[in-house]
Amino acid sequence: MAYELPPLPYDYAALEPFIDAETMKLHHDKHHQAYINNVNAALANHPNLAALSPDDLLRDLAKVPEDIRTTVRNNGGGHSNHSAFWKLMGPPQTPGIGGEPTGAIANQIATDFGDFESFKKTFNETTAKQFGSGWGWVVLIDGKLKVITTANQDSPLSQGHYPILGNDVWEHAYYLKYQNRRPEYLAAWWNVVNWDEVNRRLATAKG
Ligand code: MN3
Repeated sequence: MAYELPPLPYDYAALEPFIDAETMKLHHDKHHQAYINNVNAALANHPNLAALSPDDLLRDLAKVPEDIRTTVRNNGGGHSNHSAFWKLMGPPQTPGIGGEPTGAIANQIATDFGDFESFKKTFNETTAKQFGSGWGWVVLIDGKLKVITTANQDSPLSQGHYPILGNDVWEHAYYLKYQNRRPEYLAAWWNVVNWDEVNRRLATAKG
């Protein structure tokens, strides 16, 4: 029951000009595939764990034997995070993608942050400050949207939080186009956010 690379739900060039095709191809075909290969190798002799979804593994890393726990945390995390990430984006200037949030997440942002600009500002500033490789996330804590970051491929699931929205700030996600300009990438990224998917994840987070 080895994990498999989920296909990108759009073409490599679909997120242009905000995320370039070359970055998407390397990121999906090489980086995500490598996480999958590594976690599959670690779980090869643990069919009971390999039968779980990556998300369920990450929710309770204590059940993973210590000798493979870091590998599973990093690479199972990489698989889970990227599987969510591809779906959280879509071709700009299509309905539900980019622009102002829609549906329940729009109301939740208005309640918890006042307006979309304040929400984006908090997310971009918090995530820009993540030192080195990691992710910026939006999660629900005590019923309110919060922006958090994690290092490496750590998943909010391991802290008991279901990720509603997330952006990858490893340099492999933006370096070809933006080089060291992470804030510019963060600002541009909102043009490809898939609000329908964010709304689906918000509903899941609320249970
Ligand atoms: Mn990545």
